[in-house]
Amino acid sequence: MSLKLHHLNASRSQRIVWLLLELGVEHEIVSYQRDATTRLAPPELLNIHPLGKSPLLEHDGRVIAETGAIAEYLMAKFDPDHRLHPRADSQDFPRYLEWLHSAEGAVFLPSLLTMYLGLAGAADSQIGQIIAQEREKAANHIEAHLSSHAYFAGETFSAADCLMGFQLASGAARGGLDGRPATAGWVQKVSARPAFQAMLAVGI
Ligand SMILES: N[C@@H](CCC(=O)N[C@@H](CS)C(=O)NCC(=O)O)C(=O)O
Repeated sequence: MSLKLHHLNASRSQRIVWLLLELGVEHEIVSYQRDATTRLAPPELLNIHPLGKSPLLEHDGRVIAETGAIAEYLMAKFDPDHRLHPRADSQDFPRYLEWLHSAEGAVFLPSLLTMYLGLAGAADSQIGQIIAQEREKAANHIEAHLSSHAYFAGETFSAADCLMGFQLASGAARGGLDGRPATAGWVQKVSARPAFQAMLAVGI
């Protein structure tokens, strides 16, 4: 099979599993497990890409890293009818791109830094407080957007929802969406999608 996802358990790679299932394209999943103590990826992933991180997509013998790049690649190659991404001349296109990349950029970064600060026992430090404010700002931005749009790209489900979903669904599971009804409603809506449910069976 020419399309292969190198997938690490409990990772951002879930976004790409979900996207592949939404696309309905034939693919193979090669599973890797995090080290039980360090939570790092196993060294075998370094044989696929120099950074040894997941997700990694392999297509026709070429490897592509970075969630946003993988999503754009899948859309360009396997979504000719634009079922999961707006056309470049659509009003939704700029917003779609922004959210697609926010999932790994400005919206996700404060959560990642919070996790690292927590591991370092510095969650309550001055920098911890600044990052908490950034996290709050990002969560407010998402809530405001979803209060007036059904999905991240606008009124239609898209790849941007799959990419944003990883962080928001895990936030919801931890009770982190209390007081954010639009975001919680979006999580409930997208979690009911058959591809999301199928992703849970594969991707955790
Ligand atoms: N910016 C990359 C981040 C990839 C990344 O850091 N993946 C994590 C999983 S959530 C990973 O492989 N961590 C294991 C490790 O670093 O050893 C992307 O969007 O794909």
